[in-house]
This record gives sequence, structure tokens and C-alpha cells, in this order.
Amino acid sequence: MMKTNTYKVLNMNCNHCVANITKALKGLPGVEDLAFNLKVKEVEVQGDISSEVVIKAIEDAGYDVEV
Ligand SMILES: [Cu+2]
Repeated sequence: MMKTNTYKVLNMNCNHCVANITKALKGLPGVEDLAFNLKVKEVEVQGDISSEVVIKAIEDAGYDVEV
């Protein structure tokens, strides 16, 4: 089922972070699209994927997700 969830990544500060998180999420099964808003430190993840998997992938890349 297609859904969209938004995650706040507390230490996402620049385009380098965006690139790292893109790399971490793009390859996950189910992820269809990503949209970043650096100003408010948010990433919107569209696709059929559980938030647990998304959060773990972001954390494994070295970032902190506000839950
Ligand atoms: Cu950065």
C-alpha cells in the first residue's frame, strides 16, 4: 500500500547529509520517492515501507530521527 510518512532528522544540516540519507533510503524495498526539506530537517518518504525500517536505515547512516 502506497503511503507517505514524514520524518524529522535532527542532525540533517546540509546537502551532504541529504545525499547520505538519500543513499540509505533509495535502495530500500518499497521506497518510491523521497522529498527533503532541509530548512525544517524533514524527509518525506513515499512508498510501501514500514516506518521502523525507514528509521533504522536513517539511524544506521548516522542520523537521529525524532520519534
Ligand atoms: Cu550535512
